[in-house]
Amino acid sequence: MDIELTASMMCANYGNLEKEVRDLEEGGIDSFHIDIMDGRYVPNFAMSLNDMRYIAQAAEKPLDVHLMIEHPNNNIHIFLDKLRQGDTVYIHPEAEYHPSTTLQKIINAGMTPGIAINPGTSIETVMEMLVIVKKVLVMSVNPGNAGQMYLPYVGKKITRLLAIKDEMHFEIYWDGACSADKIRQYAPRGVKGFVLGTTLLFGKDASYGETLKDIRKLKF
Ligand code: S6P
Ligand code: MG
Repeated sequence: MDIELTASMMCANYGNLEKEVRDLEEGGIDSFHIDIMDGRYVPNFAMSLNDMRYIAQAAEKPLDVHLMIEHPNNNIHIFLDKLRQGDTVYIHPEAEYHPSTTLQKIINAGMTPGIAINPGTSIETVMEMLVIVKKVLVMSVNPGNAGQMYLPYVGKKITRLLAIKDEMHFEIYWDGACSADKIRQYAPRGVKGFVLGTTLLFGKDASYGETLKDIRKLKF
């Protein structure tokens, strides 16, 4: 089964970001998840525009940019200018007055459009956007921090999204507290990709290569 594994770079070692990018790529990561926060939409500041730009230049694998900022439409061009064709940009629909306008800008720039759905957001409120986007990032923790606990009520929403994803032409990605158990449980059901942070990938004794190999060997 082909699953996409994405490294949550806010959990990486900033003492040597170049080595982190290299080790992750050599270890077999599929993409780099970049958490951009503004301290308003979420109560934290994680990665900056310059971190994103650096990784975009250093990495061969695509970027997966998760914008946790208010009104991304106001300055989305600053991000799009620094990305490559085919990179993914997720916005939070609640953070925008006209989210489909912002999604259209992402599409026009040649990027893959996505929405991130918070644990407390219902599918009904984003239904129209599901036909526009290619990717849906389901937050299984509240956005803002790494190292949080999985919120079990999100499981039901994933089940509902799985039932409509083919008809509406989008893929589902998991973000937050992703463990081997969750991959074992949700990959066979059709969740396409998983963002790996402190729960499974970073701050462990094993190398990235070993961890990623173990994940790909999981029995479904
Ligand atoms: C949370 C952010 C996520 C985290 C990721 C960390 O606001 O969007 O991408 O970085 O969840 O993983 P973990 O395993 O520490 O929860
Ligand atoms: Mg994220």
